[in-house]
Amino acid sequence: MTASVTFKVEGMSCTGCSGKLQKALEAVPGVSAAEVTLEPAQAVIQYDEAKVSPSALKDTVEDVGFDVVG
Ligand SMILES: [Cu+2]
Repeated sequence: MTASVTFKVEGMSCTGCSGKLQKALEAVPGVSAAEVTLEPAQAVIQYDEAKVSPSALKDTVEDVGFDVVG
């Protein structure tokens, strides 16, 4: 089943940051779409629940160098 999660992301300062994070999320197996924006600072991710978990997606955000808040 496809699920959707929205993370509030801390630490992005420009479109380079958001673009880098979006590419990293899109590269995760099981992610079908990711949209990362600066205003608001968030990542909206559609993913296959059978292939990837929200906590793994959160780890991806942190691996790229940002923080998930809330
Ligand atoms: Cu930046």
